[in-house]
Amino acid sequence: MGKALEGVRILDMTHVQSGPTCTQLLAWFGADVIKVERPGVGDATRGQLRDIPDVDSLYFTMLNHNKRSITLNTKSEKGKEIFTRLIEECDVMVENFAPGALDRMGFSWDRIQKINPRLIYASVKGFGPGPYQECKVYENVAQCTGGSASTTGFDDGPPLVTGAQIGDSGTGLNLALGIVTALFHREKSGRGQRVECAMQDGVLNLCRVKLRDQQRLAHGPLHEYPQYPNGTFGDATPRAGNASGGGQPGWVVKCKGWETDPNAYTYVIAQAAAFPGLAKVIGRADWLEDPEWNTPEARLPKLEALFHEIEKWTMTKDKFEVMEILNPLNVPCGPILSMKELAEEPSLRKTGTVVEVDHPTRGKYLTVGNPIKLSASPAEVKRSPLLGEHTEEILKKVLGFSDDEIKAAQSCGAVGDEHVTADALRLKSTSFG
Ligand code: CAO
Repeated sequence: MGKALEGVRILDMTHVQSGPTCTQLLAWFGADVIKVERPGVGDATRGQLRDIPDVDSLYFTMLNHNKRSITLNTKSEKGKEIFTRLIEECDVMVENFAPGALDRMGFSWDRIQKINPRLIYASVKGFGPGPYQECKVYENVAQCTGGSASTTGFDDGPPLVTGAQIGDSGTGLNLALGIVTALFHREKSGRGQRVECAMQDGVLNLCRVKLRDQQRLAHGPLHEYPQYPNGTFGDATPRAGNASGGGQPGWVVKCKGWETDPNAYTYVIAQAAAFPGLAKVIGRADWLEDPEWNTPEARLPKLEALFHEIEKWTMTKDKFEVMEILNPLNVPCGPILSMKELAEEPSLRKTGTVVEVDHPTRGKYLTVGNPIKLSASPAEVKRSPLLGEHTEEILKKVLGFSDDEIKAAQSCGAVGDEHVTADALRLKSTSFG
């Protein structure tokens, strides 16, 4: 069975997280992703947050599966020549350097189009055109400038960033969609195009409902927010704690064991349609006859008291029991699952969402597999490449270099010779479906 993106070759100039998540996704779909790294140095994440000395970090390995690595100094004359040849041979180039880095190397969009008019040139930057366009940006900067931090946390506390990498991995997803859309367009137009995704835009896109609420504020307080009816609203969308953000009230409540287990909580949504079942199961059938409680409008100003009553019941059950009891009643709820629980969850292993991968220097580790499942093109997660592991292979097979040409490129420092280490360490690549 062929992979969906088989035959698509990607020149991957990405580093850190946002760009690599995009190219990893495309590699899982079958694209040949050639990761270009600086000789002797590589992607900075190879050495960041290392848990094992001298071994590629989990940060790197978990973002660069299914890719090939070539080391190339794109600032040297010979390196630029090789880079130009790679642009000629690829369908897509992806980068997430600081603004202007590719231009400083001498590869402007104008020049790239001349080299290969069919090439799709895709970039992640922190900001789009505007006052901050030259700024370098990491995940939490994007969360803060994209509206996530100002709307996350409790009303009486500071803005909070979330653990989900919505700026990096979120923008990587946007970029991947932009690339496949541009590839689709190229089928008709025969030409490549520029694809640009700003992390600020990506975060704001995910905060769409908060811009909705900003405009609703002009017409009065936001009734589903915990500030209503006793707190005050300012002129900007406030932080809503654990309120659901949709039309149905929800909150995080304690479950049995909460005193010692920081994740013994569950999220419960007191959806109007399922309220009778919820009221009965928590022992408050009396609410169903009481006009103070038996309509969504009557309950709205009393959500704190409502969830307090629900919590009295959930505290007598563990979070999985709550799930088992409430789901048949159509009450949407979700246990707060720890990373440990997710890592050990058999159903996620079965679907390939959590995957065990083998690595020649690290051994076995867990990663998150492709969250997008294609029935005719299932993802196969293969280990990340060692630095420069495929330099010779790419020079020979993609660019048609002879052994002498490879030696010449190595001796002038245009490409690295890390392959020696890679060969010594090479184990059979292990993959898991
Ligand atoms: N050969 C030669 N030089 C190379 C090279 C290669 N193979 N690969 C990279 N370089 C050079 C770049 O050309 C750049 O040189 P100049 O500064 O002279 O132009 C330099 O290495 C470093 O690039 P950088 O400025 O992008 O790296 P940084 O560590 O200073 O900044 C980051 C990192 C992420 C803040 C910045 O790249 C950025 O803002 N990217 C866009 C937003 C983004 O993707 N952020 C997400 C990061 S994940 O949280």
